[in-house]
Amino acid sequence: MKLDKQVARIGLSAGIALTVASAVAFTAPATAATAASAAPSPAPVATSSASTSSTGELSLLNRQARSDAELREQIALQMKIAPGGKQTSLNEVSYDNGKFVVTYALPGQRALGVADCPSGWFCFYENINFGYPRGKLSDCGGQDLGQYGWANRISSADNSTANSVEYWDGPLFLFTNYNPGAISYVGSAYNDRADVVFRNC
Ligand SMILES: [Ca+2]
Repeated sequence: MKLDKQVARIGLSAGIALTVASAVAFTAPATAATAASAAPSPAPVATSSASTSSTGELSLLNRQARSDAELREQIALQMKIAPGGKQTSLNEVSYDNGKFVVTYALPGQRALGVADCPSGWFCFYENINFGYPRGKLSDCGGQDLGQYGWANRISSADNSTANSVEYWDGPLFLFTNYNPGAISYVGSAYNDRADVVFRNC
């Protein structure tokens, strides 16, 4: 029974991963360029009415906010896709009394290219080269990223704990983030696939 559920979940994940991968393919170059250039939004990836909404939401979450208003929209959307969070600053939402924290890029801030996981935490990023939004955890053992709205999104990772951290796609092992060893891109085979993390401690 659990396996059936897992298989169904992987099937669903694969669909979402494809959608996200397409969106990232469009947005990543624009993000890598200067934030100020603010190229026009790429044409919508999805054409079916059934998926337009979720694709729009994902692309809002994936990119750097262009204004304070857009950042507020991102925070609101984060709270919607993963209820139970508490906004702790302009661009951060915390879950489970601080066990998990998601940080969005401030408008105009250049966040790409720097592995910036704080000591004692392991971090994962929506975009390559440590591009925000960034999620961070510090607990030992396995943790489900879906509960925080972070399944199938991770493209780079950083580890500032004293332990190794494994990334899994359901029952499938993907890769290990050792410390030190920031990963600027998890690779095309593992991009936007992780939905479980496991800190070995
Ligand atoms: Ca991603």
